[in-house]
Amino acid sequence: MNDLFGRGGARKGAAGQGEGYSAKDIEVLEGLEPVRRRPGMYIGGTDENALHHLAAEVIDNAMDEAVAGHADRIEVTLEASNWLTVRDNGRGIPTDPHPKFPKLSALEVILTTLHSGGKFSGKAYDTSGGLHGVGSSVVNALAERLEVEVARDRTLFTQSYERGKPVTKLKNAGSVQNRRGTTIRFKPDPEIFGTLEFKPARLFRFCRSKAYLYRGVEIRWSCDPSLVKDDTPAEAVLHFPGGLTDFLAGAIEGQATVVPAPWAGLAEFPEAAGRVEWAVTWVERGEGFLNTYANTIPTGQGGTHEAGFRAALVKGLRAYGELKKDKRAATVTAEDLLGGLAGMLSVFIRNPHFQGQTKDKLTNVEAAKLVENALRDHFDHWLAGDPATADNLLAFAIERAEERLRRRAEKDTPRKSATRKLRLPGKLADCSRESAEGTELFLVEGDSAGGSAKQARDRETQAVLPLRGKILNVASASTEKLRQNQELKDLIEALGCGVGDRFDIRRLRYGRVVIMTDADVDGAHIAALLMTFFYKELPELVREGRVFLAQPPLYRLQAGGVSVYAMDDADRERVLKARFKANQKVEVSRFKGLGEMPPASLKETTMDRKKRTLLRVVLPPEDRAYTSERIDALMGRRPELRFQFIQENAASVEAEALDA
Ligand code: 0RA
Repeated sequence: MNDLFGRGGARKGAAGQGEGYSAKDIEVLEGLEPVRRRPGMYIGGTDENALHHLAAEVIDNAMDEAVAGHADRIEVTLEASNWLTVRDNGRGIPTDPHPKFPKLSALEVILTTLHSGGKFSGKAYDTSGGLHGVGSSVVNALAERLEVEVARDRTLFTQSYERGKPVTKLKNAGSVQNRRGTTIRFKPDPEIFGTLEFKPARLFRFCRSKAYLYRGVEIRWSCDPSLVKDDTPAEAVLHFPGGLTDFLAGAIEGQATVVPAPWAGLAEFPEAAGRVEWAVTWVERGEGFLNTYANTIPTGQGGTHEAGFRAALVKGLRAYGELKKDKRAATVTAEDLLGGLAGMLSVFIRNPHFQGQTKDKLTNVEAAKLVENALRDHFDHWLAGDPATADNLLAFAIERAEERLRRRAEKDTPRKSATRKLRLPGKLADCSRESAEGTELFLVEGDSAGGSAKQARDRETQAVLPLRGKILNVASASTEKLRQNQELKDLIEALGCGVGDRFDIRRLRYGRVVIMTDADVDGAHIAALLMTFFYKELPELVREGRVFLAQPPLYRLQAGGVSVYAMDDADRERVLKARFKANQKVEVSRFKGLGEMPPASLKETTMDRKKRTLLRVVLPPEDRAYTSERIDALMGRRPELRFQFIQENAASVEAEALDA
């Protein structure tokens, strides 16, 4: 077989190692064991999200091939038995001997070694790190069985794997005409994912968003009709020549906009072999959104492309204002202009790099200027081409700027003086620090837990607000009821940043909010109600990563002067085995609630910055519509949606998680 990868490379790889494998090679090739041992490190867990990462990975690889211009059709097929097939009509994964491991095909190296993809083309395959772009090998490792078919050079090649290991040789399965591309068919391993299965609705939405993001691809979706329990189609051809504009039209349906038609366009950056696409409008009322993507991967935390986008818009609008000799335009900031903006921004660049806790922030420096320059030009033209619309937009932004300045006059005061003016809830035990920076508001369940927390806290930086039992469920209550609810009023007053139209994050009186409820089912329910409140009423705080869950223990284990805490029943058993001798008499106490915990224990386990663990509440980056649907289903007014969720998920609940 011909070596496609450069003959010199093949020899260099083998030089000094003799023929065959060296011990070092084998070490590299045995790379998939860690994936099966600790799947969480590679796909963020073993839950439904993690399972769907496998599908996303395989579809993203096919998308990369399409975005690189080598494929224009992708077929995604879900079978009743949870087998997923992704077929593209691209170049086909190379099947020649791998330059570094000449006894293996490139295909096998890609499927059996971690992070091997990028070593090939140096183009599309090192798209990212962390949760996406983990590589086909991770999918292979976590699949009970995976079958690959490559049609390349008029030949069909096939090979099968089980749990990451090849179970057949790479077979030449005959010649094919008029066919090219890669087909990956796999079934996630129940040893890893239990009885969890792919959700058609989720896969379908994922495919649909990819088709919106890249109009050069047609995605053929099909799934076994027996799997469909909602309005997900069993078959669909997804192709959107209108791209992002089509998506935006659906997303803002029925809302009044400041401009008559979206500002949308596409610009190439030949110097970076990339391009940018956008579709943007402004909504009269309510909150807008800006969904950003790099190479079709969602960038929930924005990044350099978003920075370039903001700069282009603000500078463009200010310049237009200057042209109109409107001095007020100079006061317009990105926040003013982006506040009511609803839009999509999608870039395609070489070697995108992602960073951040959820790997959803683009960090390529060059993207900022590329996007800014490309968009600035278009935006200037768009404004100049329709002065009536441009004037409306300018007036809209100026109004927001003035509103902001008015508020700043009231609020730019340090915390303490703001406190004097503000009415603070009587139950709040505030902290003493003047500024919000580095401070935390603990929301606790009931007065008795509140009392312990007050004693356990650091007075300078930690404030405590006790809430009475179950707060109002904001997902099912009317706005009127919400406004009248005392607990929520107290909470909003303590936070200081207002809600709805009056929301201003700069008035937030604390750096973080920590939900600290008991380690039992009621505590979990209250935490869910509070998270729903923040998601619905103060989404900015969630988006900025300012909302946290405390992790109080449920048990204390003591023997022979040793005192250890355990989070739940399983943890208690682990701790018993790990920290005490088999015959030791261990005194186990179960805290009925935080109020029963001695303040010193509460401090040590849950509140002390040096020792505690906090969980940050984040939105899944890949799919905002999914979050909102899920919250509506679980917390909203329609019990039948909850019932459906319980029916679909009951099988994966472990008995020990139930806590009477
Ligand atoms: C490595 C190198 C080349 C293509 C691919 C991988 C490839 C991977 C996937 C995964 C799904 N579909 C795919 N299609 C292609 C480049 C091969 C060449 O230069 O011909």
